[in-house]
This record gives sequence, structure tokens and C-alpha cells, in this order.
Amino acid sequence: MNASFATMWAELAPIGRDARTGGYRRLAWTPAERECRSWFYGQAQSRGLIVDADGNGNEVAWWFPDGAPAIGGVVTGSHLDSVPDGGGYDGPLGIVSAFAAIDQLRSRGVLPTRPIGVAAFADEEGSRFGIACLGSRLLTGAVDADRAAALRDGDGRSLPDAMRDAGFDHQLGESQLLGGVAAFVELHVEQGRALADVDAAVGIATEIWPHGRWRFDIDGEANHAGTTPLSDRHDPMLTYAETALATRKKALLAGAVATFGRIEVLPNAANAIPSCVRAWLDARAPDESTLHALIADLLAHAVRRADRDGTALQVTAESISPAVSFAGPLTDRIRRVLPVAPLLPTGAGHDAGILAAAGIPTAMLFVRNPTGISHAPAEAATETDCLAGVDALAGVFADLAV
Ligand code: HGY
Ligand code: MN
Ligand code: MN
Repeated sequence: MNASFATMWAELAPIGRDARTGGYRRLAWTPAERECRSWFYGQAQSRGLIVDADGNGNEVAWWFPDGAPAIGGVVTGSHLDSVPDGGGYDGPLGIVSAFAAIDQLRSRGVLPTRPIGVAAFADEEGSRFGIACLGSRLLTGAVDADRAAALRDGDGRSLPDAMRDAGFDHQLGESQLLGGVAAFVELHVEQGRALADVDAAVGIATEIWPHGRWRFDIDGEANHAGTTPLSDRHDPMLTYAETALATRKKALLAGAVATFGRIEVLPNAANAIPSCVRAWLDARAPDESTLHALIADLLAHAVRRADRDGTALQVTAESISPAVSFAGPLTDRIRRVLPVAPLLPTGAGHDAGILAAAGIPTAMLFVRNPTGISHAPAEAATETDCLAGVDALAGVFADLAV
């Protein structure tokens, strides 16, 4: 690894890492994520970059070259937070590569004619408060301050309280942090094996699949596991189990993906029929109509099962991300800079998708992940491919900002 990338990676790697699993716990506004923020400020300061932040916790470290205008900047970056027990590359690779790309441009004596920014968006994973890309959605106005202020984590802690706990003076709501920005290019570890399968270190994104998260609240009747006849039960676990099994079948038939990855059971006792099962569905599809048809079909199936079980079902859409296309002049321009980089879609959401939806010219680069695994400790990228990503990003910014 070149000095700057290797050094930064080594500094960031231990923060929030679970020694037992090797995974990362850098949930939004926790001490580990706060330590990552301090690292970000330190990197910016050591390069003489000027850090700007909005009241949502989004930050941009700016390189204002002498004589360059204050607006019309080009921005790169990603996020520092992780899913629980996530991989080390999802998010941080884009930020470490951004600082390393600036180092490379400077070592080559490249002097940009427009500002270059390194962004760190708050709470991209939505793992604590439920809405994916919360920081960038607040920034662009896609989520308003009232809705965000009402969010609670699993312990009932509100977003504003969690920000205050982290010593952050929040001011939730749409911000001008990226006002006047000409383009945003996010580099991200690939969350799949497409680049590995074609033996390419770096790829260019074509689109983000539409996706969303729905919360299933299933209320039943708590009772004794040993004395309640099966015929007298209203067991929400059965409604959930049938829905989860049907989900897999229906997603497969639809050419989509759907997952129940999080579940809460009350009272969660081995010898009590649950009173309530709360489960979160993550569903994604190649296009909007397939996704909407899958969700409608799934909900109808769950309602029928709830009727049969005598349980009450309520489904709430918590986080909806429409399809994003990166087709356009910016991606075309990047393709000219990286002519051999394969083009690939992704089923993973990104802040780039939120900015694109808000009208900011946006593109994405992917770096090969040999395992293809993400949101898990086995997520990986080789040193060589990471540096190929830095070279690609530096090349893109030398083209865009000079
Ligand atoms: O869930 C996603 O697709 C992203 O990693 N936040
Ligand atoms: Mn990510
Ligand atoms: Mn992620």
C-alpha cells in the first residue's frame, strides 16, 4: 500500500472492531463512530483541508486551491458508520481512498482549478434509527427534521438525544453543505463478485436497484407455552415464520432479493407464547414495478396468514429508496478516464443515490471484493486493488477538477 493509504488504513482499522468476530460496530453516534469522526478531522487537518459540517452530522473536508472559486467544487467520499458486525471496507474505503487520492494529486503537482471535497455522510447504514442514508437524506431534504427527530433506536433513545450524547450540537434539516457542488463521485467496495468474476480491480456503477425496508408488527396473545392447547393459540411467531418462508419463494420467482435480518420477540421467553413479533423486511428488485408487485404479493400473503392465526398485522414502510440511474455526462466522462473499467449495477444503497435523486451530478466507482461478501466480517479488498481504486479516483479528479 502506498504510505498514506497504508497509514490511514492502519489507524482506522482498530476503531470499533470486535476482536471476537473481526466485524465492526460503528453505529451512528456511538463512541466508535465518534472516534472515526475524530480520525476524519485529524486527516483533514494534517492536509490543511477545511472541514465544513451541517447540523445533521455530515462533514466535508475541503481543499481550496489558491485562486480557485469557492463554489463549483467536486466532491468524493462516503460514510464511516457500519452495520452491526459489518466489514471494514463498506464506507471507510471511499474516505481513505479520497484522502490518498488528494495526496497523490499533490505529489504529482496537480493543481485543481476548483475545490475538491472529501465527504463523510452521517448514518448511511440506518442500523440504529432505521432509515438508510439518513444524513444525506436530511441534507437534501428527502427526510425532514421532524421525522428524523422522532426516530428512536432499539433502546428508545431519540436521534437528537443520541447526537447530544455524542457531544454534537445538532440542527436537523435540509442543509447547504453541498450547495453549488458540481459533481459527486463515490468510491465504494463492491458488495458482490461481479468484478472478481471478470478479473477487474475497478468498475463503474450504472444503477442502484430500487429497495426498501418494511417493519412488520404482528400482535398475538401471550400465554403459557405448556398449558395452552394449540387450537387456542394466537401465535405471532407462526405469522412471521410463514411470511418469512413465503418471502424467499416469492422473491426467487420475481428475480428479486428479500431478507428478514432483524426480529424482536416479546416477551422473548422460552416458555411463553409471544405477545408480539416485530420483524424487518429488506426487499430489492431490478425495477420499481417488480419491487412493488413483490411487496403487494407478500403483504397479501401475510394478511391471509394473520387472519388464520388470529393475529393482528401492521406493516410500515420505514425506508424507501427509488431506483437510481448513473447514466449521464459525468459517468460518460469517467468512462473516458477509465476506458477498461467494467460497468455494473448494484443492489446496495449509497449516499450517491440520494444525491443523484436530489439532482447533483453523481457517479460511483467500485473496487473489487474477492469474497463478494459485505455487511459481514469477511468483506475484503486486496491492497493492490485498493491502490488501483486510489489511482482511478485521482485520475477522475485530475480530469474533473483541473
Ligand atoms: O443497505 C444498503 O444497501 C447499504 O449498505 N446501506
Ligand atoms: Mn456503504
Ligand atoms: Mn452498507
